[in-house]
Amino acid sequence: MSMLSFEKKYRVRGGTLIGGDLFDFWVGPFYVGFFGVTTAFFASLGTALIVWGAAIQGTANPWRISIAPPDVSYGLALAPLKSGGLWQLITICAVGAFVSWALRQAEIARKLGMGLHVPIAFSFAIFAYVSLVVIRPLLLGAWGHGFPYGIISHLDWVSNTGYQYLHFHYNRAHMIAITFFFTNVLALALHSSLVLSALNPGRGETVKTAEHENTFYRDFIGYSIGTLGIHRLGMFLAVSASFWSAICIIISGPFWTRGWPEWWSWWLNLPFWSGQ
Ligand code: UQ1
Repeated sequence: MSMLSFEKKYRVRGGTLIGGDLFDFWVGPFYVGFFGVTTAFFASLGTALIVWGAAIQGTANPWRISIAPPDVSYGLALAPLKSGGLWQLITICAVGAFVSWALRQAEIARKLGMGLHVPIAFSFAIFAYVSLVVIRPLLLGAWGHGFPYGIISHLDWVSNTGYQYLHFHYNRAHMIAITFFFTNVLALALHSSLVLSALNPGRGETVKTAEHENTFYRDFIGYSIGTLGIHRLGMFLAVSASFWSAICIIISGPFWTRGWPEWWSWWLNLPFWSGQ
């Protein structure tokens, strides 16, 4: 079915989560929907506030633009615009835009009668962001624990926050997150190269099938996870990477205040070693 006849069949009303038919239409190739409007609203307002913040800061250098959260002395209160209030508004806009984006994905998936895998996967990325600028600051009692919105400044924040716990790589959840990120890279490299090797042959050669893909891995390692299975594995690895990233920063401070190397004392203190 060509895209034009497919779209004629599936570009129909319904599946919206809110507002009925109100924004149930397309602009060119894009579905609008209620959450398309809220995404556009939050994204535009947030971007305008960042530009305003850069103007107050007096820089047009993209590397140097930085919008900092309020000082920790403001606690969980609203801060004056130029002392972190801008950061608070931008955070509201960012969360509003990201959540709207996920709900728009959900509406489009519902219209098409598809699973909700895309918005569910994306929600793990939102969770990772929200854990940094909402959940952890709330648990620590001050918005000042959020990270600043700037290309270099957020790197400085990550480095400083890491060193605050002496050696962040000793954080068990951080180790698990990194392992998922690296395994995800391995899986995508295996998958993308396998698909290209079968579906994108040289000029004059024939395209191969999923049987070739399966047989390659059975010949190679005696096991093939299958064409559906590799995508299940991929989604699991990807959402797990985001999930454990969120966990590793949420526990740093709210649930563990000392250096992460010290956390491993439980191992040294096992009764097993006591005689030595
Ligand atoms: C695989 O077995 C498979 O099934 C045919 C794929 O589908 C296209 C893949 O992309 C990959 C990478 C594999 C091999 C993966 C594992 C975990 C054995």
